Amino acid sequence: TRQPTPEDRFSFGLWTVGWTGTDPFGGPSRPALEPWEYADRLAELGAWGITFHDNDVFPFDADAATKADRVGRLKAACDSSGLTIEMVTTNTFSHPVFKDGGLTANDRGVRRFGLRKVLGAVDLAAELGASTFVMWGGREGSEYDGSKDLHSAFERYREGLDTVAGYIKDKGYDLRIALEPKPNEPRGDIFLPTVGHALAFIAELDHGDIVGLNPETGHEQMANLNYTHQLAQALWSGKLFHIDLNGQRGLKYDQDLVFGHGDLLSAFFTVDLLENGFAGNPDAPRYDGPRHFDYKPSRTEYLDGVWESAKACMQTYLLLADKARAFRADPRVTEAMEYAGVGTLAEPTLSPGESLADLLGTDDGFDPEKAAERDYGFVRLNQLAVEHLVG
Ligand code: 3MF
Ligand code: MG
Ligand code: MG
Ligand code: MG
Repeated sequence: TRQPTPEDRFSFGLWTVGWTGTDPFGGPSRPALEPWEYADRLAELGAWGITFHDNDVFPFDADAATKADRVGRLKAACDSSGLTIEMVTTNTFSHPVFKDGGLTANDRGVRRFGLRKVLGAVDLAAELGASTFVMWGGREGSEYDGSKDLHSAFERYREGLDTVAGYIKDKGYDLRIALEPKPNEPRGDIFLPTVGHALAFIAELDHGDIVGLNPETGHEQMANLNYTHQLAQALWSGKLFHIDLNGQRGLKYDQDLVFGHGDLLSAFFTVDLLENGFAGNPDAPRYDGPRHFDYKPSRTEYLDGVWESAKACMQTYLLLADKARAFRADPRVTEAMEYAGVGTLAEPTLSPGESLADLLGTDDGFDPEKAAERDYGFVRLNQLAVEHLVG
């Protein structure tokens, strides 16, 4: 495959290549570099952008001078290598003060502190020219159902989100919030566990117009859901603001594998949707944001393996994009899609202006027994996808 270039708009979280391998059972398996060193290296590999949490760049307890110095060094590195800082987020999960959440902690003092930290990161995002502000509420949740007044938890979550979104509007920042759903880990149960829950929650906000989604492959798959379907519904709702691509193999802890190293056929259709839009519906909304990876170089890898795995994310994406283009261009696929009726789903079920009396009162000669004999040919269509994928 060809080398990635900035035109591909690949971006990486600094915490991805920056993960040193610490897990619940062991310490780091490789050294940490400085944020600007990761940025330089990602630019060399062909990435277009980076993203980070406030505390990926400066420590939780950093003073103003340290913050300014470290952010300045990172910004300078990005400017000189041409990297875009496309998303900034807040870490409201690592410090033990957030052990019961940031915006939904039972302790009001913690909630007020959490809100101040989030608003500080919003200012930072705006200052650095980011267009998206992701909010992953990893500690917003519980282990024990008796420990939370769940009604109030949703009230406080809404209050928090509306406060942040209202602040963005008051300041006139060109920034949108993207909520990142996850069903569990680190909390036993996390609030807003899936794309669907987050969409329903956004509909209850006063400032929901600037709040959308950042769905992660593995997070939806941890809930046994189809990632491509989740992206599709978010797109259909006009809420697909950002994405976290990675790999996950089944219902287990959040693996954050290289993109495509989980369910490869699912990854193929994810890329097909992102690159080619909805089959049979060229006018439908398309995703035009960054191709952002949120993965972890496995703990078995040292620094060479970190860069290899970052390359693998981009290369897999490009390979799948080539295959998805070839799939769509294959006349056998066009024919199989026609046979399957993929394009006819775009046709409204009722004719324009048709009355329900017409629908109910006319015999259009439809024979359910005959229609039940229809062969859709979905298996052949899927086999063509497999052929393109592994052929
Ligand atoms: C955890 C995640 C997070 C979020 C990040 C916001 C640490 O499972 O996916 O990564 O993606 O906090 O982008
Ligand atoms: Mg994750
Ligand atoms: Mg993950
Ligand atoms: Mg993520």
